[in-house]
Amino acid sequence: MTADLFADQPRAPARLQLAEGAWVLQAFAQEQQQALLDEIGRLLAQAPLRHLLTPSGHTMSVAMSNCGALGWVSDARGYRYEAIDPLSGKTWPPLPALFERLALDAAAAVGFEGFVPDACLINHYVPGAKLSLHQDRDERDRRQPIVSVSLGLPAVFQFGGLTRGGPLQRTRLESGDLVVWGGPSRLAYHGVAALAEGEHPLTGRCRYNLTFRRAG
Ligand code: MD3
Ligand code: FE
Repeated sequence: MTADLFADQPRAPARLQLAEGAWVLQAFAQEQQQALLDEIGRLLAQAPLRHLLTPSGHTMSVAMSNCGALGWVSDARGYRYEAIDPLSGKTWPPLPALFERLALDAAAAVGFEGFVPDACLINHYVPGAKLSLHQDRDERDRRQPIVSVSLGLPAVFQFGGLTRGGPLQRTRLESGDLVVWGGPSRLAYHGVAALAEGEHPLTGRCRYNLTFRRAG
């Protein structure tokens, strides 16, 4: 028997706490994976994935796009949120109702009531793509949590403390898993290890991650 025989088996929902305010909700979006991917397809037709330039002039290995009132962008001028997609000159596509509902429900499930995101960053990883250790500090109201949704190939998520260079906790995030970060974990250092080679029944050779934020 190979693991592939179980690729479509349902996973048991479970809740893991990584730190104060940081929760992994395993299989929380299990039933919505295909609907979420369908929405992503529609969104990316309007605002295509692109490899952003870091302020130091490096091209990011993760390709990105956004939906919602505000989108996260990076270029030679720095990191920031913008209401206009610099590629199209138009506003980002609106947040699908399904996205808004999922983010609200996941945040409420771990005690962050009334989370209404105004920004959703869509990250696309192919094997080898990674996100170096960083903090998310471009959002105005840091009392609001961040909700992330993993779809497709699994990734190893690295979770550090509030200072760079501390010990890292490694967690495998699979398709349909959500993570909620708030409270004391909101400014924790985190990253994603280089995506391993693989093939996922729903996405093929890639991983998507949605991060929902209250940016403005
Ligand atoms: C921990 N994305 O887009 S989501 C990012 O899988 C980002 O694409 C990763 O980090 C990804 O900024 C990880 C999980 C995440 C998001 C925000 C956090 C973890 C966080 C904020 C504070 C602590
Ligand atoms: Fe981040």
